[in-house]
Amino acid sequence: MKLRFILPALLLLTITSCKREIRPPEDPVEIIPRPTKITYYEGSFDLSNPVELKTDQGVYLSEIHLKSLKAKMNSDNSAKRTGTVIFRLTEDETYSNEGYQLIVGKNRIQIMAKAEAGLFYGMQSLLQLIEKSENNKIQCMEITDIPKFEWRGMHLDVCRHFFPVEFVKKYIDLLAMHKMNTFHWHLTEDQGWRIEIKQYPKLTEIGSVREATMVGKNWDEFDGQPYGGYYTQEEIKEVVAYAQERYITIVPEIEMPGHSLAALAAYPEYGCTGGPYDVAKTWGVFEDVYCAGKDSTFIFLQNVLSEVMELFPGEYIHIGGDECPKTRWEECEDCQARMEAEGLKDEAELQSYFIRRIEQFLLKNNRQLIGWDEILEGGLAPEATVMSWRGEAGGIEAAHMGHDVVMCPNDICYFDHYQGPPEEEPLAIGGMTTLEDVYHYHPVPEELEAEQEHHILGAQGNLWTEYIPTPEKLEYMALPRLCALSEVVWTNREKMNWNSFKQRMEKHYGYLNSHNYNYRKETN
Ligand code: TNX
Repeated sequence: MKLRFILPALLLLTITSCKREIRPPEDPVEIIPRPTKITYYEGSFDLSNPVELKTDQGVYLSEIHLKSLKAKMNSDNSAKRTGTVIFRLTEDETYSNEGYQLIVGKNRIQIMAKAEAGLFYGMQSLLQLIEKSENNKIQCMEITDIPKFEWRGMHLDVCRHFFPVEFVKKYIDLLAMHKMNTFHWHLTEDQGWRIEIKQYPKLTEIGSVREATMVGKNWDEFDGQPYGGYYTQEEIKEVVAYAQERYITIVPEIEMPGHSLAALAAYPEYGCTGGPYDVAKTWGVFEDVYCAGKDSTFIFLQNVLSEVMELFPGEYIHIGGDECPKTRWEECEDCQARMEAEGLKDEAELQSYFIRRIEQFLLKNNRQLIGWDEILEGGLAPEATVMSWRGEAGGIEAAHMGHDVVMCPNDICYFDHYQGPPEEEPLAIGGMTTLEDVYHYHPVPEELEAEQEHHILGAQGNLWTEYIPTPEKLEYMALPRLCALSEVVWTNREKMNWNSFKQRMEKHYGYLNSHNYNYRKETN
């Protein structure tokens, strides 16, 4: 046995062996998402003790992490230290890349993981324990925690309404606090193009501003206020780095072939009719979409995607693919000629051609295409991952075909829906998805055979912002449903329990409060 294995083993013994296991009357640990396994021991760690923060050789912890921990603990260097918090790495495969072990002894807290992400999640748990502690003490315990799904996502539409960089970072913090690892950033839409593309400056000069916005749900009443906003590439880089430090991958979404009016307003030559087009002032689905007949459309999109890939290092690029009416293509000479030349029998197959062609480009650049479940229509691109939003049917079909799937069925995962009776709630798009509905969701449908289950990468919550104009309202719609979703994607099914969750939420509301998040307080 090598020394580096013996030492941690010995340490573990000294931390836990002298303690007697106890079974507290009720689960005192309020961590959300709930950890896989917790064993409690007699005694507690006193948070008023001055502590030393230590890292084993080879452990990297960025300043931001240490800072947040130091701020919550008594880490005054001049004081005589009686406690230690130590971070260490193990080669134990059971922790995979995101799992961790957290041991709280009377004088020593140890976080151990196989990879940095695991250490980060261990620290998130510790921070929750500290912030939710009573009498400045944490019960001695041992937590072993490994996530259930690899895709634990939240989406944000910054097009219908724009959210500044500072808020996007606060949103990323919220994800990190709940051990979510994927941020799906919806950057282009009919109502606004929000990412600077150097080769096509008009995308933001023209495409990021709409003349006015419809008022409430009245399609013929407008506020008369120009509305705009976009992120410069420098800002995007800053957000990507911010997310990386929190072990969050950003999946950028560039919509095509539909939901593309803002781009067409800037570059009408890539539409079937040539325009002119206006950035949309109302919500909904529009008939003007990218022309699938002209090669120049693909060159444009590939140039855009090249800049996007430079900015976002993650594996996945989301290309939308949803809600693309075929009316323009039916009447477009170029589109019809393309169908003829490629032997495509209808416009659904033309959409499939569109997506496949983009997929080839992404694959050449070592990226993976992901799109909404409409990309199944007319035939799925060979290596595409499907995001199932119109219920689970698209996801099931894709998994049967051997494709990977992210679940976000709109009746569960659309956090733009009401979370209580509409007459008691602020204006929302429709539907009603309660906290409990979200909590009871299981992303792996029963229709799948055991050997297909691994195709379900996980699930995500979507925040479309037609009726969400401000950060405060966005937080209100996200919370507490995001907390429930975090258990759906992280916590072992056997450990999931609605009553325990509700009880744990009581303290968690205070935690959200102290981090200045707005939320809907569940009252029943
Ligand atoms: C459908 S989900 C859309 C969005 C809307 C959303 C509103 C999807 C792929 N398309 O464009 O914002 O419904 O809930």
